Amino acid sequence: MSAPTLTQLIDLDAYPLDAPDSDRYRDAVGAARSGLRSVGCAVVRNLVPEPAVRQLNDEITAAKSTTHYSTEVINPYFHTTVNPAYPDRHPVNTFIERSSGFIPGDSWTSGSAIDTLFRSPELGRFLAECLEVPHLHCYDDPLAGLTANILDPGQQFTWHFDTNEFAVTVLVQEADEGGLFQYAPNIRSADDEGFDAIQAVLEGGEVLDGELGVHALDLRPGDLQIFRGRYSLHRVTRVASTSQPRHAAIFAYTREAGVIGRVERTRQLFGRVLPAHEAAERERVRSDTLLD
Ligand SMILES: O=C(O)CCC(=O)C(=O)O
Ligand SMILES: [Fe+2]
Repeated sequence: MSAPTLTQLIDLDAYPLDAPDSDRYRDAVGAARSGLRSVGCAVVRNLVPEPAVRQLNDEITAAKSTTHYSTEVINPYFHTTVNPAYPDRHPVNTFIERSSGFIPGDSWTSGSAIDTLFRSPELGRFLAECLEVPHLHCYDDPLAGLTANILDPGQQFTWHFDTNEFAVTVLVQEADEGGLFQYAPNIRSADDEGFDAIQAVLEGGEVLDGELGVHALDLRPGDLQIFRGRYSLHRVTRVASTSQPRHAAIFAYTREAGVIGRVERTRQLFGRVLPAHEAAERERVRSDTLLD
């Protein structure tokens, strides 16, 4: 089967990503920029038309047996062990369940809808403009570049900060109950950890909308979300045990070309590493000033 075209994957009437000089394009970029500047989040509603959403969901469902599920009890910084330098009731020592899975990058075939959308130069240009950076490259990591986040019934992705500067997500299948994306915009900054506010959110329980500065997003299948997760604490709430699973495609981009993830983090998220990760790690060691 040949790869889908841009017209099939993106609603070009509403969002003419192929016509960057058009008014509609400028409006879409302007709206996303204002969301990203104010709350670090922008939602492009119905960017992906329904037939393409179905195709993405079929691809995710077909690859689902390759999902790496991991249940860990993590603090917002993805650590799993107590740090005695901090008190008990402190974000660093507050551990909550993360039980979800990722379908890794090497599960997709080239020419699939999900891979074609991720690599679309028009989408890359649009995202770079929204994020106000000169250029974006697809994250070159063979596992973490293009993933799907899977939350099966009963699972949750608890409060955390991302290590990436920003994330791009397309919701593909929503949960019937639960599975909501919630975030506390700019709860920390480069020079303020914001521990007290973070602790209040961690202790806030299941339902937080408009309280403690937490926003909930009403995402629908086909919506694209651009999110700065470095300073904004966020989670996906527990999917009800009677619900259908929640599927989200996650596109990772970097400002520099050829970036690849660290061995330890890769193992935590995917349960394995590839020769490319090992080689990159050796290169990192070699690029210091030691005598080989
Ligand atoms: O599935 C999502 O909407 C986002 C999950 C998330 O926060 C992450 O993968 O870091
Ligand atoms: Fe995240």
